[in-house]
Amino acid sequence: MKKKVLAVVLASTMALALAACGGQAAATSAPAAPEAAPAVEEAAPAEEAAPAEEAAPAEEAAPAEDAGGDLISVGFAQVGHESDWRTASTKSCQDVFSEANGYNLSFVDCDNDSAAQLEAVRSFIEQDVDYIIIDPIVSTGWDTVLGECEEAGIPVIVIDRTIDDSDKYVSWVGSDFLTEGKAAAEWLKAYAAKQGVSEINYLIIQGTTGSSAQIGRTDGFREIAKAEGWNELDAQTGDFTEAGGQEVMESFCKSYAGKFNVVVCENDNEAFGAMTAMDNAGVTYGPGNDVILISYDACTAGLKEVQAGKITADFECNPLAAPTVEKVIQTLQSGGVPEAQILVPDNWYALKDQIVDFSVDGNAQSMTEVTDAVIEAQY
Ligand code: GZL
Repeated sequence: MKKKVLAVVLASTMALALAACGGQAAATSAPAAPEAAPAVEEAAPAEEAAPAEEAAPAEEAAPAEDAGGDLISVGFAQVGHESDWRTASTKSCQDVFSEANGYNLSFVDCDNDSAAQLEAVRSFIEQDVDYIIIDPIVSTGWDTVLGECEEAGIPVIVIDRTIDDSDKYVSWVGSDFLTEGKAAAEWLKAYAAKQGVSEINYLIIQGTTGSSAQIGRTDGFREIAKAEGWNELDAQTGDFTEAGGQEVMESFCKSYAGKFNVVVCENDNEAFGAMTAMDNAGVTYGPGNDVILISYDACTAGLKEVQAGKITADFECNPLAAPTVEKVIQTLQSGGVPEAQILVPDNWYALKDQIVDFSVDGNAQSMTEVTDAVIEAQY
């Protein structure tokens, strides 16, 4: 237990040092660095957080285990199993936190149920695990249970989605959802200009309401859309599922027949459902057709639909946070202080003819052409 308390205090001290030097460890839309508990020990000076891809390549690490040679116990409260993205995220964690690597992983699939997720975290406290990983279904309602983790001296690492009503965790590892939304809209602006499309009438099939992924993508896209004077016909949640995407798109096809030329799906599985609904309604989509179809995640199945000329552009959200999370745990194990926020890299995908130059917040963006090799290498 003492080891855990020291880890939490050290991590908080780093957060204090980071906050004190005004260090914004990551992209502007990443969550604020966790507030520090009163520091009791001088931490090593906080490094400016760098995106995960700049981290030194991990040498072939010996199995983690703790000083006593025991497995390091990790509790992981996962959102659910709603999408291809989620499957890739879960597999990444189970591959990294394996017994062969020196870990004992307690995994709970919370089935998109916030109450079940809080219950899972409390069960990890009862088990007195060494570390808790949370991918929060929604961004609020967390401060009480995170306080219980702190009381128990168990460091918490948040991955993927963010927690916005508490800072009682050591690190957050994930993507910049606001930038993903802005990138999709800035790409659309440049692509529409190239295609001579002068009027944009768009629909959004949103992700799980209140999740930071939904909030960031919607807000980012709308910021550009408003500035460009585009017309938002409607936005409804498809809950990041294929069935949800199809149901919402069926309703949109009835309510807005012939009025829309852009559909934005906040993940690939919603896009698959929307494609079925548009097929059934006789709406054509993809390059050279009636509707520009934009998606997020860019998992293997999504990139295959880009290659098939169905999804016009796909904006990635990298699900492979686990290797970076392990580095955070290894840092804590050795008494170090991990970065408060660590961004995992995202790429933007399209076929060659749909690749255009665009910038986000003044930063020029590069796009990846979807090929067999790119699809093969995806997750
Ligand atoms: C985003 C992640 C989202 C994915 C969906 O980081 O939380 O949840 O975009 C998944 O596919 O359901």
